[in-house]
Amino acid sequence: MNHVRIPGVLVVLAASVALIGCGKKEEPKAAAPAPAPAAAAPAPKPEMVVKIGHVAPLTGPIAHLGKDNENGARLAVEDANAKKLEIDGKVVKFELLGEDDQADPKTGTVVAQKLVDAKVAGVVGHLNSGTTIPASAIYNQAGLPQISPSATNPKYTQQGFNTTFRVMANDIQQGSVVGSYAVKDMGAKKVAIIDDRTAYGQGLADEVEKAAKAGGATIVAREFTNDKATDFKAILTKIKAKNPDVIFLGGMDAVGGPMLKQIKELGIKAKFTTGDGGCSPELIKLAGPASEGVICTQAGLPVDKLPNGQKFVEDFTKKYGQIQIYSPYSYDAVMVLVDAMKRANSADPVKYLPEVGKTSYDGVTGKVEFDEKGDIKNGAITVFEIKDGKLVTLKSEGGTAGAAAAPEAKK
Ligand code: ABU
Repeated sequence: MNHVRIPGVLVVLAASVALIGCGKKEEPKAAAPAPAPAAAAPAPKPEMVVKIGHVAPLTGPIAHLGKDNENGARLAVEDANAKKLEIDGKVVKFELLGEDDQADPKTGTVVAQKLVDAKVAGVVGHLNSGTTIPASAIYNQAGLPQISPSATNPKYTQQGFNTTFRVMANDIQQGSVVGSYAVKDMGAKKVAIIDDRTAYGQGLADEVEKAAKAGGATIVAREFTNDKATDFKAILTKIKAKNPDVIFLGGMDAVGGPMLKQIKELGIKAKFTTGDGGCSPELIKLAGPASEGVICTQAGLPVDKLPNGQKFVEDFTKKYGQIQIYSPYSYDAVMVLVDAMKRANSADPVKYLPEVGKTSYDGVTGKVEFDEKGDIKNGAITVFEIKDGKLVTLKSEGGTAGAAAAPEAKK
């Protein structure tokens, strides 16, 4: 058998080629790029907590109104925080410190001092004129801006304090509208007046008396009760004997509700009218069918006509339920403080207080601007009638639309 011989040199050469073909040629590894030095993360902006005090009765017969006020302020704080506002280079976190004054003047001064000691930057409150007025001296002493969303007694802003503001009309305006409405529109010749002996109830009753007399009516009875009372039969029996055309109550809904029921039980035919403190959904709930035909006023525009209020109404009702009376005003009161801090670029009351007086703010309740005393300019008064268990607007006087409601005003 013939064998092809392969020269040994060729064998060696082939083996070498084979070895070279099988071996993986290791490419020299490129040196891994050094990780880029991490871009220095921007230093987080420093934060600053700004405390805003809020005071209203959160217990007692008008706790529903106090909670309404506090919830309005709380919603404003949440909305302001969502904007991540910067003041003096710091991101501000607003905190609401809520206090309960029980609608009691003495408790009002105690909680006012508590807020001053807690170093709040400003206060929204109180709800009642009877607590707002004595507390205002404490805030004034501390140099703290105070904005009441609901106290309507004119004395609050007549004390010469540069720290007192209110975002709704006062009772000089309200009393004049109620008194003249009773005479001209309700045709009252004989008017009976009841008040609850609070700064609000008595003060408004005095203004209504003046206006009704000026319109030509006779005041046939002037009676009083108190803001915790629930039995009014004695004074209503006296009033019934005077046969008035109209009864006016200077008092809150917690008094008006049971009073209306007792008026019906006693067979009194007079029409019933009351001011803002009684002009609430709660009055209708308390009095039931006895509230039909009641005429009442609020010291502002109706909720469904608030110039920039639609979003507020939606957000508030989703979170807290039905608006009572003043929550849109406490919302605006917080926003007015925040707006003044922004303009002053400071949350120090010494620095931003002067800006509160210069406010020109398009709030949910309309344009907020203050006169030299701290009263709102062009405050509105609205007259309502309770029909089919609802507050139905009859007419509004005054009020300044905000920018969203009147875009032409910006041109
Ligand atoms: N404005 C009526 C209720 C609050 C107050 O003035 O006492």
